[in-house]
Amino acid sequence: MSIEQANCIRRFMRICEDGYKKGWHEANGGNLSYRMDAEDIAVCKPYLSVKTPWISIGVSAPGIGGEVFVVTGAGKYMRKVGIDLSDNVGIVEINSAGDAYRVIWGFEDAGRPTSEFESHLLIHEVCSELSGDADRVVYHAHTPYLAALTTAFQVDSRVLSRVLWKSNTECIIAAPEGVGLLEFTQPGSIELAQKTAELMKDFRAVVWEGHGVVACSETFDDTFGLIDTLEKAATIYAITRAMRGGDEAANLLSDDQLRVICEGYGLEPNEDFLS
Ligand code: 2HA
Ligand code: ZN
Repeated sequence: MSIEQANCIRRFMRICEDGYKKGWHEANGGNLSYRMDAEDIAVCKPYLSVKTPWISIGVSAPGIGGEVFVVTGAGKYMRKVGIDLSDNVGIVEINSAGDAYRVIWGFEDAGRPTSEFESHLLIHEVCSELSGDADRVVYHAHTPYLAALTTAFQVDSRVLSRVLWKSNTECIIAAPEGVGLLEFTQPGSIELAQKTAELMKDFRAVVWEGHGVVACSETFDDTFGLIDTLEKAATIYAITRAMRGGDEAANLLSDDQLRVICEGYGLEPNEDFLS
């Protein structure tokens, strides 16, 4: 066996490939992290060894102290994860205070975790606590239509959520709480990490204005599926307005129809976002 055959690594690699094929990962755009469980760590253990001293993270996330993450590398291409895993991906252990990491696999040639590592860790901290330890995947993608919505229009979380919900029935099923919107914030900054983690207390996906989207959920499929569904709704909205010569769509789902969908699926929509 090689580490590439471990279940969690196979699934990790698959998301990188799927996201690249979707057109969400130009150059080094986007990043992915996975909080390993005890079984994942046991399976990968023969391949793990301490490769670096503790390295300061720049934020403190004690809620995930001692956890072990698979994470894409800074400046690395999602497109190349499947071609050369150990160059583009690493496994890191977090210290008990949650403010430093050390590499225990991968990141060959002095690589390091993604430039959005602080965001990933603060999001993992919030979501693992809110989900009772269930949420394990944080995925950031440069989804063109979600990003375009924030450059074409001035939106906030409520406006954006409504546009997406009303464009396609699947959106409110995937995200009944809606979607968070974070105004322009410097990519790779601690400010971006802190503001996103704050929004993640209310939403499982946050759109970064003029940039892309980040989401957290339990499995690779859930997390990828959530972003895919949001991006599909944004695409449908854009197509719809283009069909109308730029005018607002004539037949968006109504608030009543959104309530009917939620009743049918036993979901509680964010009532602040309905009228
Ligand atoms: O990995 O996507 O947000 C590069 C980025 C920065
Ligand atoms: Zn990005």
